Amino acid sequence: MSSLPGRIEVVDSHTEGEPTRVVIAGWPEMMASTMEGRRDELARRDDALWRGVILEPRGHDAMVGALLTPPVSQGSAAGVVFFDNVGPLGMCGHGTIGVVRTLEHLGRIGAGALRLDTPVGTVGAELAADGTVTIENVPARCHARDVSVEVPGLGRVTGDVAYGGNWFYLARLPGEAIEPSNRDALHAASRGIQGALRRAGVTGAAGEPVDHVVLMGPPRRTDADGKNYVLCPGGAYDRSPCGTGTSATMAALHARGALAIGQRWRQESITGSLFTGWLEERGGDLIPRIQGRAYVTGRSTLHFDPLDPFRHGLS
Ligand code: PYC
Repeated sequence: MSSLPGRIEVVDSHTEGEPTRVVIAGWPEMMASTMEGRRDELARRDDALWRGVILEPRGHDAMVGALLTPPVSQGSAAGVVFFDNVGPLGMCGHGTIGVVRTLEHLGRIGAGALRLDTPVGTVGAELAADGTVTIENVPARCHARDVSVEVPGLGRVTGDVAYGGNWFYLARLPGEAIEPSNRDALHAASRGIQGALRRAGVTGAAGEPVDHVVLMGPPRRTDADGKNYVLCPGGAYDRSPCGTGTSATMAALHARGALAIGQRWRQESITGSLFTGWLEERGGDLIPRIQGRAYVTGRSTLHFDPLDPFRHGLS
């Protein structure tokens, strides 16, 4: 475990309502030469540090952190390790959009295309002159259809397991409205499903935990095709439509013949915000594109007083 530096500089933003905190200075140099190695280094060596940056009292449960590193691939602008309130994430769609707007805010990029290395692969992003960001995610896929689990209080729930940079279970609970006023029930149901998946040993293709749950429902907005509630691994819900979740959703819809290559999928979130996505096919892979907007909300220096009993965050 590394000792905490005294200060860390961050830029905060939100993407369609979901916050991202980009670490721009103060983090100890990473020793690993691969992005997977840097993710593991963040989880182990920098455990106290990511907790201090993202958890209360400096952050909160819904915040996603993004540590910028030097790139590992030729042609990439930077590496990024995303982390939430329980540790590193594979990829993060809303976070990538937040990173792009942050780099623009810092004067490091302008409108145009760039590539970013993540622990699960290199992703692309394009910043338009009006601030809209389109990301090109890692390949998505539907791993298993109609997977049933017994959920205490809900009974038998059936859904698909799909990958979009993180692992997702996608289900419909017709009795539960995807509305902010129903958040407590959605939280309880999706937490129940998360636990049932763990107990039933439902995993990704290589045994990865299926730790994100998407509850899908009809849209409220007239310009959307579906609305979701997305439970993240640590119990927070995504305020945005979730970039990796929308990628997984599109792969599952495509596997069912319900979404053609190139067809737009407009995903509304529980908060009413929107991502527009579509799938491209390349070399047998399904490449999701996700479009959305982020806004910089602040730039600050976090202080870690050695006498502060909560400098490692409250968990
Ligand atoms: O946008 O991919 C996403 C995401 C993952 C977790 C929170 N947001």
